[in-house]
Amino acid sequence: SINLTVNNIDVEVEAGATLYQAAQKAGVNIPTLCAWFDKDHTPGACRVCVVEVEGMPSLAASCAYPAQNGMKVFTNSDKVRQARKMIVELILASHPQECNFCVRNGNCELQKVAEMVGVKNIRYDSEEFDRDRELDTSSPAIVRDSSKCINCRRCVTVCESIQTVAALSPMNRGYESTVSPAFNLPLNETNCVNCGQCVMACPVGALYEKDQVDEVWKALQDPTRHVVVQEAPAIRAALGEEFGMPPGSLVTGKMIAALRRLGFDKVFDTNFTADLTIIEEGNELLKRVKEGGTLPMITSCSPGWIKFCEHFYPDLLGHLSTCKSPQQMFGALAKTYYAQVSGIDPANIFSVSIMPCTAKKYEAQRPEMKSSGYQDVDVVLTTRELARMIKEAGIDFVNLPDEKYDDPMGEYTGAATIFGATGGVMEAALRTVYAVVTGEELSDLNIMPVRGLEGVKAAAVPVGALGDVKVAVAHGLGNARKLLDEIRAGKSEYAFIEVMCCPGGCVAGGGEPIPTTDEIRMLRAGALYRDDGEVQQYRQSHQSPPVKAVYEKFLKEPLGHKSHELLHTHYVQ
Ligand code: HC0
Repeated sequence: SINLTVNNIDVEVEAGATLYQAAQKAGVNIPTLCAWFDKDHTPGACRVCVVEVEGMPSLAASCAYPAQNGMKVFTNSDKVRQARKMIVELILASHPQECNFCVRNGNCELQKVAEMVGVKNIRYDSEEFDRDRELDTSSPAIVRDSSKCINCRRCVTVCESIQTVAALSPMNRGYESTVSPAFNLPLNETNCVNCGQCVMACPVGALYEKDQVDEVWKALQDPTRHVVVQEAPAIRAALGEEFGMPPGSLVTGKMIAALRRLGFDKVFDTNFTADLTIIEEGNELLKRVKEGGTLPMITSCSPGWIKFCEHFYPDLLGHLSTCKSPQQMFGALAKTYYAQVSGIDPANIFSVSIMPCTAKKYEAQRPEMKSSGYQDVDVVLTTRELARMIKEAGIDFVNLPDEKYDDPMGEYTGAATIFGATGGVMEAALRTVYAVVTGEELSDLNIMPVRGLEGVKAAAVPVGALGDVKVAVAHGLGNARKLLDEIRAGKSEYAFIEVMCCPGGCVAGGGEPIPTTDEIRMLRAGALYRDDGEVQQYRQSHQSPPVKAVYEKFLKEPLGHKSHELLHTHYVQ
C-alpha cells in the first residue's frame, strides 16, 4: 500500500490508485469534467482536476496521476484554485452562453463544476473563442451540437469501446480539436445505431435526443385526433427520478395518471404487446426447433441491435426472430384491432409511444413499419421528453394518485414488465416455452442465471421433451459481438439468444434519466422485478387476459395469417 497526505490528512491507498482516489479517501471532492469513473475513462484532458504536489514544478491532473509514497498533495492551495478557475473560465469562454434554454440546464456537469470552483465572471473575450456551430440534425434520433462539445471524449469511449460501433472519433488537434463522425459526415450517413449511449455519456448538451414534444402537444390539442399512448416497461422504473424520487422507484400508477392529465385519450401499455411478443416468438422458436430452422434464434426487439446486425453482421440476419418489437406490434394493432373494437377510424388515431430509447425513434420511421396501412407509431418520446411535458403542464408528479391503464391494450403480466432489464425477454420466453412444451408451469418462475449485469450470461434450462435448452443473453453491443462471432465460427451451442443494445438493457437506454450508473441500472431493474414478483396478478405471458382476447377476437392463432401481416417482418442483407 501507499501512504501520502492530502491537505495534511494521512491517507493509505492501494498501489495504482490515483491522486483523485486518494483525495476521495481523505473526504475531499475534486471537480472534474472529462473523467467518467464508472467506465475507467480518465484521459486527464480537461485539467479541471489539477492538484499541487509538494516539490513538483507543475500541477498534476489528479484523475490520471498515480499516488506515490510520501507525496504531499494540496487540492485547495491558491495556485490550484486559480488554475482550475482559469481552466473552467476558458472552457466557458468557448461555450455558448445559452444555459437557460439548453436541454441540460440544471443537469449539466459544466454548470456544476463552474459553481464548485467559484467562477464569478469570465475574464476572457468569448468572441475570440467563437467556434463554428455545426448542428447535425440528420439523425432521426440524436442531435449533435459541436459548439457545446468540451472534448471530454466520453462519447468516443462508449461508442468505440463499449458499443464497438465507432461512429464518433476525435478529430483535428490543438484548439481545433473536436469529436465528430469520420470525414465529418452527417450522423445518419454513418454506422451510428442510434442507441444514444453517447447522449448518456455527454456531460453537457453537445449530444441530445431529437425532441418531438411539440408534435405531441399539437396532436393532443387537435380535437379530430384520437391520441393513444403506450409506455415501455423501463419508463415506470425511471420516470420518478426526473422528479427527484430515488432510483428504483416504481411509478406505474403515477405515470398513467400523468399521461391522462396531459390529455391522452387512451393510456395503454407496451407491456401488453410484450406479452404478445412472447407468444409469437416462443412459437417461432419451437417451430424452428421442430422444423430445423435457423438456430440460434436471436431476439429482435431492440432497434439499435437490429441496425448493428445489419451493418456489422449482415450474414447473420437469418438468425433474427421475425417478430417486430413490442412497440411496433402495438402500433400495428392500435390502428387495426383497437380501431375495429372501438369503432374509431384509424386515419384519426395518433399513436404515441414513450420509450427509454433513442433508437425507437428511428425504428418507428423504418419503411416497413406501416403494416396497418398508416405509420404504425406516429411519434416516439423518450423518458426525458415525457418528463419535460409533465413539468411544462405543471403536474405535481410525486403527489399524483395511482391510476389504472385503459382496456383493451393495457393489462400485462410480470413476464412483460421484466423485458426492460437485461435477461428479461429470455426469462419471460422460457416461462412460456416451458408451459407450452410440457403442459405444466415452471416450479420456480425466477430464472436467476439470466439476471444481473454480467456482460454475457448463459443457462441451460430443462424443458421436457426438448431436453436442456441452452440460452445466452448479451447486453451492450461489444458483448453481443462475442456471441455473434461464435455463431459465425460455427461454434455457438445456443438455441436462443437475447441481445439488448444498451448495457443493462432498456432501463439504461439512451432516453433514460441522466445520470445512469451501474448502481442505478440495478435499482431500476429491481423495480421491474418487484413489479413482476409482487405487483402483477399473472407472471406468465400466456396467462394474459387481453392477449387471449386479441387472439380470440382478431389474430385467431399465433404465427397465423394476421400475425404474419401485422406483427412480423424480415431483414434482408
Ligand atoms: Fe425495451 Fe421493448 S423492452 S425494447 O428494451 O422487446 O426501448 O423498456 O419497450 O419494443 O416491451 C425499449 C424497454 C421496450 C419494445 C418492450 C422489447
